[in-house]
Amino acid sequence: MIAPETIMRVAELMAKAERAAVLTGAGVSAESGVPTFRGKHGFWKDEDVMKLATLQGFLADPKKVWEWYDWRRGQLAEVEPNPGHHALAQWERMVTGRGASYSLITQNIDGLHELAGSKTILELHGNLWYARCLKGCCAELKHIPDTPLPEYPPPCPWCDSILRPHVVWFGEQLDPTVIEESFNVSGAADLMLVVGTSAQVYPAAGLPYITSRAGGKVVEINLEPTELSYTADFALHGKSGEILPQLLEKVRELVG
Ligand code: BV8
Ligand code: ZN
Repeated sequence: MIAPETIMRVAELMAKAERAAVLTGAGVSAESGVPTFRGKHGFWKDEDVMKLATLQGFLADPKKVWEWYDWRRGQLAEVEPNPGHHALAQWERMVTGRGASYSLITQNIDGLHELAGSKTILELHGNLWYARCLKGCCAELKHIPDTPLPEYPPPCPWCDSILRPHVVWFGEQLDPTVIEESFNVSGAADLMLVVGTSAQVYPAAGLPYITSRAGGKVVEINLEPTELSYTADFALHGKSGEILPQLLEKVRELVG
């Protein structure tokens, strides 16, 4: 249970933020039934799964990696955004409605923020519902809404190579435009909510520190303490699907 005065103080910051930023991780989708990667319920327990999320792992066995991503797409096919996703989309409408700026930066590849109505989304690690040519024959993204796929690995429709998931694997560079914009947003933010991330994967995990160093406030909303908990201005520990709607209710009271 978060102390009412903490909810009030964070809601006051949200009500007056001029340059609002949000950074989310797998925890924000947990209450939709999407397993997180780390922590007690994390599904990346065994080492070799980490090997799957690398280009080397993919090249070694494209079929196995596609089966693993298709298993995850299958899991996502039935899930819905939860109250936490919706609260973030509502806050975005309130902030932009009063002419202030808002950006949501997500490490998630599940597409649930978009489904919940979030508009300004920076997807740091790509999106599970898209694939691209392994050889890079063109810049096209192929939308792959269906699961399971008819064949593994799916052929590239534009050349004789194969498709790879449009996600960022360990050791791979993030999209330069996306990470540049994320650095700029973080450096300009007067308030950043950091929701549902173990804050272990870089460069994403470095973004809240950019906000703090530039004088912005950082509020962590996470089930468990993380390294960020010690430097955040506020660390609210609990379920984001419960805390975010509580905060939004208080913001609505404040702005009338
Ligand atoms: C890069 C793939 C430049 C898609 C992911 C050595 C060699 C190479 C690189 C490195 C190296 N050492 C370090 C690095 C950098 C590396 C890195 O940071 N490694 C970490 C592990 C140390 N980063 C990279 O490689 C990045 N690229 O740096 O390029 C470069 C290039 C070459 C060499 C050096 C540098 C690429 C990072 C992207 C990796 N791809 N996924 C996929 O299959 O998903 S990362 C993976 O972890 C996920 O994508 C996820 O987005 C990300 C972060 O996880 P979280 O979202 O935080 O989720 P997690 O489960 O960890 O935590 C959930 C939290 O929620 C928990 O705290 C839990 O308590 C909480 N929670 C649970 N339920 C709730 C809740 N909170 C609230 N409410 C709830 N209900
Ligand atoms: Zn191709």
